[in-house]
Amino acid sequence: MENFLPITLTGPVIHGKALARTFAIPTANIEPAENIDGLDFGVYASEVLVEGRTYLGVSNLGMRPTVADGDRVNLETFILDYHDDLYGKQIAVTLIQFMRPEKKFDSIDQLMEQIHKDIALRTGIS
Ligand code: RBF
Ligand code: MG
Repeated sequence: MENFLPITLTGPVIHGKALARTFAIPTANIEPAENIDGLDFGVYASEVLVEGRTYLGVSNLGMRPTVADGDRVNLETFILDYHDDLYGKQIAVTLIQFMRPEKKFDSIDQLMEQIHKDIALRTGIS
């Protein structure tokens, strides 16, 4: 629910499916320590705190139905202007604005096209 925003979710960066990386969209995955009950699954404009610095992010909260592994809720974030390896580092992701619901796409290509649009849109949100 949007009126819960902003909400900060934290955790160590874990290994995701690394599929986004093969499409040149490296992402940081966490399983949030916080209670996420009531938050809608979908894409959020976010701000990401990494080692004392804040970056713009675009985050997907949900189950990733297009590639369904059907396990736990995941928060997966593309961090703008960040290029180092994050695995194992503690990050804090603050969801600031809901952008769209999570969706099951017919193909990985369509999903990746949408993610590129999400990233482009994010740069226009303060
Ligand atoms: N997965 C989906 O199944 N549906 C989505 O709508 C979706 N949107 C995403 C948006 C962003 C900005 C990011 C970073 C990821 C999104 N994902 C989505 C997760 C995507 O499936 C994931 O990056 C790959 O499966 C690799 O882990
Ligand atoms: Mg990843």
